[in-house]
Amino acid sequence: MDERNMETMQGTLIRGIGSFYTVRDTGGETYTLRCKKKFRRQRMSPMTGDEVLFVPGKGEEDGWIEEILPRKTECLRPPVANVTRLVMVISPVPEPDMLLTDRLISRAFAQGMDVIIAVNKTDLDPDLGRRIREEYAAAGIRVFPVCAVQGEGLDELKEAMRGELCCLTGQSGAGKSTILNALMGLDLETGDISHRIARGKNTTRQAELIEKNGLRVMDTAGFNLLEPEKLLEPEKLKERYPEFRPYEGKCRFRECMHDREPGCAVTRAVEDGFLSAARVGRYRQLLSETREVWRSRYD
Ligand SMILES: Nc1nc2c(ncn2[C@@H]2O[C@H](COP(=O)(O)OP(=O)(O)O)[C@@H](O)[C@H]2O)c(=O)[nH]1
Ligand SMILES: [Mg+2]
Ligand SMILES: [Zn+2]
Repeated sequence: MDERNMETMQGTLIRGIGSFYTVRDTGGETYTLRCKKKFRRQRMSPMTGDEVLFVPGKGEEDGWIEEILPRKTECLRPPVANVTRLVMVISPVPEPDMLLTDRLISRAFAQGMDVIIAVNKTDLDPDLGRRIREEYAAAGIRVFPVCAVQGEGLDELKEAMRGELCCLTGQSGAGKSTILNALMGLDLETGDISHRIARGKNTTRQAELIEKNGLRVMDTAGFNLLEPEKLLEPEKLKERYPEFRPYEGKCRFRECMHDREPGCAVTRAVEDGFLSAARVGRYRQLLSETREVWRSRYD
């Protein structure tokens, strides 16, 4: 027992296939490990991205994961841990679904991640980046216009991703794989959507943590990473909008939801040009959805 503890090492789980896990230590060495059953009894199974304590195997023997260290963040579909920065990728083609974007941003905040936005394909629309930046400036969400195929803006995006475990998300075809290939020198599959749908489900892969070129990125192979929203109290939605914070407590009604109540400080801030009308409009749409789900919660 004592001898074992002395051999205990720490590493990051970069991939898990079946009951075998690949863990990389701080020196970059990788180990194939198995996991003790006791974690399963605690309903805690190792996820890609986990920091773990482990004892490496000797000779033909497998090594073992001994402990999963506390997670900073956690997603279940796909199971990944410790993603701290979400990179929302938007592009002019396919046409951006900004309601979906705000839904994902709201969930990322709820899961304890921070968010930056990459506006790709500046070659197709040089102005989209500026418009998106205007909508998100008050929320403190930084926006990076990039052109993944020509390399424009990629240095700034890379700088913003450094030091965090990042995950790219966004609509299919926005350019997530192209961006990762350009930033990290990878060879992920890119291409038009019809081609990939035609290939069917064979391309489904496990999430994998990639460390390269000074970046750490979770490649979730097309998954969204964010939990489907279960049940959210409508009052809680506004807490996921950092730009509302300066106005909290300044509305006529203490319980103001910043919907269309008279004397709402958020409405005034939109009228005065301090908050984006488009983004606040989408907040109100998400609020009405959230209320709908909340009303029918016992159905
Ligand atoms: N014009 C243009 N096309 C791009 C750019 N970045 C990616 N694409 C193309 O957009 C398509 C989808 O890219 P992909 O990386 O597969 O998107 P993903 O589904 O988000 O991973 C591919 O055909 C890419 O070549 C860009 O900066 N400009
Ligand atoms: Mg892709
Ligand atoms: Zn209000």
